[in-house]
Amino acid sequence: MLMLSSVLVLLCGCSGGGGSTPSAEEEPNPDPTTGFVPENPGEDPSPDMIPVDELDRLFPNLPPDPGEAGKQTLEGIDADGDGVRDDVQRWIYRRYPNDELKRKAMLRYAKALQASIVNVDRDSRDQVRARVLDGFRAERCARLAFGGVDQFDLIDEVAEAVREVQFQMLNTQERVIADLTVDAKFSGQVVGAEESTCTDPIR
Ligand SMILES: [Ca+2]
Repeated sequence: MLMLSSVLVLLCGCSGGGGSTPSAEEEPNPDPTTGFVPENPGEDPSPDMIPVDELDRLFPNLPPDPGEAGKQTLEGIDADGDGVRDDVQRWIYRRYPNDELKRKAMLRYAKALQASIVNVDRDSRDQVRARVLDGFRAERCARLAFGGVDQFDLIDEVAEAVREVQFQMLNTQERVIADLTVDAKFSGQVVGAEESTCTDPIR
């Protein structure tokens, strides 16, 4: 399941930047109750990301990095109101500075995941389902944006991109728990292929 994979990413401590994958023994004291690894992947540099000063030069209208203030609530800070937490938004721009399609695809995915986790406590099971399906659709649209033959093309780059964004999104214990709650409310449900079809490809 898509959301479950995000938890597995945290459990294994895989680098959000696509770098080395340390073994579980090397993890810095993960919380045994949730598996949450106390580190800040948002500040973990990746060789595939542009420096912050370059980001600000190329995209001067991006909202500022919220820093620690952005971690104080489940919702975080979304100063420009695009539905994507500003720290994640900036990370996606740093990761895909030269590819607007990939950038849009991952922003869309992040927006879907954000809506799932911030609303999960008040959402009904049907509402949770609708939001999870929106995440599935975003991932399928991403396959097209990343050059897939069609939306069922399981290209590794999209799977990795989704894992990276999940890692950025679920960077506090509160956010990990919210994602686990989404999984719990969605568990046991069957999704038809047509329900998660990308109907509005990013172009
Ligand atoms: Ca934003």
